[in-house]
Amino acid sequence: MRAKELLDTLRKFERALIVAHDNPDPDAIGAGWALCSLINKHLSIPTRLVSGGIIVRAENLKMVELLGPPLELLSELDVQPNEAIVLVDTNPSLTNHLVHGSGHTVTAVIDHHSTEASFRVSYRDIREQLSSSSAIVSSYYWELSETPEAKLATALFYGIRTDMEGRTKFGRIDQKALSWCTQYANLDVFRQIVSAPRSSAYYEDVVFALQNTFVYEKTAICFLPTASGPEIVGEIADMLIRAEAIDSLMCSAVLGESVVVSTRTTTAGGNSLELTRKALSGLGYVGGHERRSGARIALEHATEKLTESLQHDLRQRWLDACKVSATRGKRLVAKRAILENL
Ligand SMILES: [Mn+2]
Repeated sequence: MRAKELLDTLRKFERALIVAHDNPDPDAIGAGWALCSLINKHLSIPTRLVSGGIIVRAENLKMVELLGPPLELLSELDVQPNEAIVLVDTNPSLTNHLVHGSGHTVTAVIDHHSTEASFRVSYRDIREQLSSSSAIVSSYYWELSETPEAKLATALFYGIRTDMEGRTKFGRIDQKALSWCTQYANLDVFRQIVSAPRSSAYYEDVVFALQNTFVYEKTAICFLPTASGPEIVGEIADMLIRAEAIDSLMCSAVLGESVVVSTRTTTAGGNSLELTRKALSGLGYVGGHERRSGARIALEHATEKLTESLQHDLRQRWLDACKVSATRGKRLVAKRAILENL
């Protein structure tokens, strides 16, 4: 029983700090919240859910507004004496979380991302074959015959649903977790979350993204001139990978002092994590899954947009990783040609 093992590991602590990855997504929030409440109930110790970064995606803001997860967004980790650190939806080999560089020791890890290097922790449950961390934590609930209250169940349900995007294979636990959560979730609230009103900044980003997407054979590259937040890069990537003409893509934007990169592949496009590693390793953080991955490259200075030389370098690295020899890309949306043919 994985859930009992986790609780036994945490038993000697006086409190537990659940740390989700930066710019937490629904899966990180759902799984983190479910862990908080499970640990709090079974060990009667105070628990907190924290992460770095921000939330800008309309659906995710609506999730926080309607469900009220106990999430604190922090700029720095503050750890109390005798507090266990539990990483969720990320792991110590990745750098996209507050524990990285803080010098604190991680006690437990619950994740479904690949590990980039080896590490030691007292408890580890990393299941790359599963589509979400929320599915892993759901399995802890049924192991312990626990049921989540409606808001928490809705968060888990939304977490599972979002991380199903881009996956091509689902296992028994993914399937069971989804139907298990559905029993307790409030589907009316779920509909309100996924149909959250979007800001005009979102549509501005989409317009510029479409105008800046170039296709080289079957891969595409999009440098976003504007980005209303880090999550938009992934949203645009999810939208573009649906294009018939594209089997793989790299989408990026400058945000503050870093370049945020999202990559996607279809089954025909190869493994996105391997391509991202090949293209960008050595430049910064790389992490992800078979079909969806990401990277974050630190810049020396905060700038507004990607310099020509950096664009050139990233483009060449991606085309080389995808083994594409074309050097001139074709616009995905050739506005002028469309107008001429009207
Ligand atoms: Mn996840």
